[in-house]
Amino acid sequence: PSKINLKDYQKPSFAVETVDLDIKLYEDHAQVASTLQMVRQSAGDLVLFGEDLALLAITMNGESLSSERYQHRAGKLTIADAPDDVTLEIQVRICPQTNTALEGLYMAGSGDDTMFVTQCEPEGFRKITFYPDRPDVLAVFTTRLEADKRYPTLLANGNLVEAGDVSGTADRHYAIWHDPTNKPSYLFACVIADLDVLTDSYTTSEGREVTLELYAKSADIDKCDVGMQALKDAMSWDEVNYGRAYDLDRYMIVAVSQFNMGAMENKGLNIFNTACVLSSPETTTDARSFSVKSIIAHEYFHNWTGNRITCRDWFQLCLKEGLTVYRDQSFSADQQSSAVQRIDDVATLRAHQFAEDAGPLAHPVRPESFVEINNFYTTTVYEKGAEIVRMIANTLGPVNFRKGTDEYFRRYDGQAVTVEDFLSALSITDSKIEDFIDWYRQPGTPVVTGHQDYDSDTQTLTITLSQKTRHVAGFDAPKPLPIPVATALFERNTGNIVAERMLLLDQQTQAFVFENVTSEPVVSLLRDFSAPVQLNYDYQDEDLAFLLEHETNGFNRWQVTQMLVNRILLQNKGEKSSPDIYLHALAQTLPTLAAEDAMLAARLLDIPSAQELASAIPQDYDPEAIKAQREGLYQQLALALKDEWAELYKQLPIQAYQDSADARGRRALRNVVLDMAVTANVAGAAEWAQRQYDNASCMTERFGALKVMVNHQLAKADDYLADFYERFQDNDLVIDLWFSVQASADTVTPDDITALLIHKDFDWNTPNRVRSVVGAVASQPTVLWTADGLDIYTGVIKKLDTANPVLASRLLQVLARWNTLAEPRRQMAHEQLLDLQKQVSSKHVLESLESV
Ligand code: DPP
Ligand code: ZN
Repeated sequence: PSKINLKDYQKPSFAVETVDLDIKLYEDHAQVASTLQMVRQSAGDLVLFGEDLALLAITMNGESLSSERYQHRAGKLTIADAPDDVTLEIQVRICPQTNTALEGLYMAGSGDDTMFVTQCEPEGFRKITFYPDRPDVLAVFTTRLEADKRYPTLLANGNLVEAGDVSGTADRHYAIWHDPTNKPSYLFACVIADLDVLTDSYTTSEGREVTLELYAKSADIDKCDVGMQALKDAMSWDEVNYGRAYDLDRYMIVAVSQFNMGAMENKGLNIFNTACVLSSPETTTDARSFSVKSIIAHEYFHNWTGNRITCRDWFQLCLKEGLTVYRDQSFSADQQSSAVQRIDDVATLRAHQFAEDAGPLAHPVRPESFVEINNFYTTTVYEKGAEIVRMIANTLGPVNFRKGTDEYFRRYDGQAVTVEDFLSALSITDSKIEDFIDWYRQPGTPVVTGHQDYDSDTQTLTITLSQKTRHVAGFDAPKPLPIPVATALFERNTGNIVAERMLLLDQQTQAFVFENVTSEPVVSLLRDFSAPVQLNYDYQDEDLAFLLEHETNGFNRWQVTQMLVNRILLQNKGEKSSPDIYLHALAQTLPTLAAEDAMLAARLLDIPSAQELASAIPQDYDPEAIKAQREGLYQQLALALKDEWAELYKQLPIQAYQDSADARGRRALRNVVLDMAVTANVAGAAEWAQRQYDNASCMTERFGALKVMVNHQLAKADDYLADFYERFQDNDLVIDLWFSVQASADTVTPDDITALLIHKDFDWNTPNRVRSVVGAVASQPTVLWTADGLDIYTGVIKKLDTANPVLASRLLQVLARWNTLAEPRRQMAHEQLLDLQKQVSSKHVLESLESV
């Protein structure tokens, strides 16, 4: 497979002004007719892309094109010496019914229960028809859909122009949609289905009346209220915070059960994975429901950051994703405690993005080459991309950041642009912002080390910081990056903050001097995780315990607990820390905090996942040892607070369901306390779990209890698993939970996984179901990194390689850590990967394998 390079970018030689699509769906295929009005922009061939299409006819300016007039090879149809004004009419035949890759137009469901939807980002439109399918070609689309009346719901982007029966037939109907906005083909969407709709409306700050519609299967329509409310909240939030209002008369969201991604921001017609839009207290955990809201907001925010201003080419993916993730994180921070939001975002970043950046799949936030762009929808592009925008926003401050984003929208609305364009708009008030470009170009997580010197004679404190980024093969030697380090000095005897400053570390080593410091303070660094770096500061454990007590920001308190845990479990230079200080500090903090901020209290008890701990181990990684150490510390923690759990649990009784930050916090802490109590063998705790399950007011409580029973193999666990299945067997998303709780159980074995994969409800065609088992295996390194575990895992990839290469390649990325394993696992994993390489054929999987 050939590599595409950023440096080879060329403007398209033809623009498309209008596209007329006519999609006729039949029993076993679809016929797509398109008319493209194109105008020459520069010299060169007229190039269309097309994959898995049967070309039936093509005419140019009314004349049929004979096959000598064009070249059709390797997914490209090239017409040399086309005139300057071209009308192309193309007819193709496609087969959505057998499209298991879930790109282009495909069928979801089976038997009598089917629907047809599209997924065109990044390069799915070329599976619908021949087209200059690249994000810098923007056009106005008119779409006619025709299908059997069994599918009453016919949707496409924009406004409904006309609908009716197809004359001469009894059972077919059509609808014509027109989208007045100029858009790239990756934002095209259509839906042919039988769905119910929840309708609402919103009046924008500009006075536009917008109809809001959320489409789902009739059985799910009662789970759409949370999503609808989130949409209205997001619309208003974007007006207040970015001055951006919605621009069409209609905003539609469609829920589909088979979807590779979480959701897709198609213009005016978002398509969502059911898991990311449906929510009800009885069937959806709080965590999931909260993420539904943030994903609804994310896709809505794309309307400005992605759709109206789009990417020049796919190397610029972070331009829309990094910025939009930053926006949805900020939105979510306004819906709950901002400290907890930051904790959750940073935990994700550290667990997944740091791991990616430390391994063979490391790539810059803006990659410079790819074989398959689908492989670059990564946490580096998304989450590290968002961190860069956050650093810029914090450096500028709210007023100048808003000036910068206003300028970005003013200058580039309606255009397809680059990261450089973004930085140039953001830097109108501060030219130093342009220096952040290196963050987009350089892979690897910077490590910041530092120490402090206090001089009591001059009353000065000097903080010396250095940065180092590993040199990733194939890239230039790393340069120092601009790293904002939010810093506060705490007076030791009062616990008060005596100075606060944002230090900008932009050289390899720098000294920062604080004057008039009357006694040696405790320094809190990287507050609110002001930069996506690893921090190694020469702290005493006591300093960290001090900060746990005195830090004013909840995020920083969590951060010090994580530092302490890392010192206890991982420190390899010198002695590991003893857990005493950590355990004592938590015991001091927890009882009061539980009453004040239950959600934060729950988070402070976090011990990083085995996966996250592994990402910090560069070699000789022994999954069993890490698991044992991690569990050992967890147990110590549970025992250290053994006398508290019963009282805490009592203070957190089941109450009538409420969706407030406070109620969610109490439910989260309740589940953590329950697990701790069972771990510590508190008398009666196993019965608490049963009672919590039986009397649950919502899924968070019921599933939390089930999880504890399964993980601790409590006597009744199997009965409760059976009950759970029974109760929810008609709800796919809950059955996903049923699969995942078993597949990710602390005691799971490879045989258990195999049994789940052949269960009658396991379904290879539904990515959510595949992930509910296979994704869970990845969270248990002691199972994954065994001969049997790897057999299962690589078997799954082989099976999905041609059926759904996007999913196969995504699952494969977990195996990138093989290189860090201790022998003999390392050798064993290597052999399995070499073997896999011989048996796969998709360019998606091959590109990933090549790197790992
Ligand atoms: N589903 C992806 C997202 O919204 C693709 N744009 O981030
Ligand atoms: Zn996105």
